[in-house]
Amino acid sequence: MVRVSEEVQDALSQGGPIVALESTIIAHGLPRPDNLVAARRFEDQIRAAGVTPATVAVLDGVPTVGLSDSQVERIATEDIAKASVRDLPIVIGKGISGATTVASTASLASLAGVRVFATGGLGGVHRGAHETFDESADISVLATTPITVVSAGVKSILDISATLERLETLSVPVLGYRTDVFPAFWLSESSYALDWRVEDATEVAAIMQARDGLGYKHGLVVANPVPRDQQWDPATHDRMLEEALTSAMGAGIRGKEVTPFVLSYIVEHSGGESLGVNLDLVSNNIAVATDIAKAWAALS
Ligand code: PSU
Ligand code: MN
Repeated sequence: MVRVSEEVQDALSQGGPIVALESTIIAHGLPRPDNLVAARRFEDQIRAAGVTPATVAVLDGVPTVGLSDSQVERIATEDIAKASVRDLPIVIGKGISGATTVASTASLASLAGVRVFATGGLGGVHRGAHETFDESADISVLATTPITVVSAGVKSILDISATLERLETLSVPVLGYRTDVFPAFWLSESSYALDWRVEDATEVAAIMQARDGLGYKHGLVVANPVPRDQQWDPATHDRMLEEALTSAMGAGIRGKEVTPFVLSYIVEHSGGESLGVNLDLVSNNIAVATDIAKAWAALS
């Protein structure tokens, strides 16, 4: 059912290190034309580390793990649907293309046998979810998908506390990578402490091995903060977030439209600052993910 590129197949059969990448961040998370430059740079960075990149997407109805350069170009330039796990059978059945979220990337990569995945931010519980029930499927899919996701936490537009509580309920371990505090995407720190921290990739690989040994199928969240000197200025961040949320409320934006509205407001009004931090933090996550993939390959 899943098409695995030759490059990724070779790495799988040799037990070599592989890092999966999502395509929603390319198709919907980053503005054009920076998105194509970024997608290529992410793959180049993985290869330069001696690791095989596996960008995931559904192309003309075919779920694909490992894209060619022209396929990467398609997801960056064509208008394709955002496809979480529940959308996968639909886009496949209809024979159309879909950009995969954290949930669907984790699911397809895991089906192919890939165990490590780098992204920017996870989806999570939205503010006001006690009324709207708006919680990303990223959270529940990680409860049943044995993949290690390296992210810079979740965006501060979400309810970070509730997101951490849900991950706890669903028994998804959250490891602070050289931090005791959960990061908040553009910012190195949120106000939420973590129970566990790790110091290096070898520790993460040992935890993955222990999870497998127990027969558990949960994912593992590695929370990797953007270094303090690369974070967005917290005062500007707070002001921009407040402005964006107020503006959304004033415009009567509700439900699932809140996130895209707030995000595009922030990108538009921050003069490229938030975008720069966004690209830096993905790159930092890829660096940690390639180390984990290598440690995992060495262990297994
Ligand atoms: N967070 C970001 N940038 C993104 C996303 C999340 O900072 O591009 C994308 C990811 O693909 C994530 C998805 O899996 O949004 C979550 O969407 P939803 O809340 O609709 O599940
Ligand atoms: Mn949602």
